[in-house]
Amino acid sequence: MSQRTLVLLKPDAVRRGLIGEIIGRIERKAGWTIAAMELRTLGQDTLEQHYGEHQGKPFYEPLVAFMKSGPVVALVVEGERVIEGVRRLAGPTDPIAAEPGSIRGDFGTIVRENLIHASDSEESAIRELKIFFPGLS
Ligand code: IDP
Repeated sequence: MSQRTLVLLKPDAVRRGLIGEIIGRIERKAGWTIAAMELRTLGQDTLEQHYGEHQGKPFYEPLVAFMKSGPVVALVVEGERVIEGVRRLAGPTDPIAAEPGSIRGDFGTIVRENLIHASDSEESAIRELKIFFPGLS
């Protein structure tokens, strides 16, 4: 079951020089490939669309400010069960609760600055890929 998922390496990952480390973990999974990748600074509109479901929550405004605080790496990753797979590599939202061995578990301490976004379902992946890579066929 080949799928596509949207991955964002968040501004903390880029600032801390962890792009290679994180992409390396994704690349080493058998058969997964990077279908598109770009370093870009996100604007308010994109973030409102991307994180729309969280609007009104206490963490929403600081999250958007953080996501605008520096460039992110946006990637499309393709391969067998990649949606569930990248979520497993990332670990749960809270990096302290995340298992060592996962990206968040190995490198994070702060819930907001948890290094990586990965689509959480097929429906989210389709929606998010349209926002970040509208030209992708
Ligand atoms: P996910 O990224 O693990 O799917 P979501 O619940 O969709 O988690 O939340 C989106 C992002 O918002 C998280 O990755 C994290 O950066 C931030 N976030 C979520 N909950 C909190 C919180 O309670 N405090 C601060 N930031 C949060």
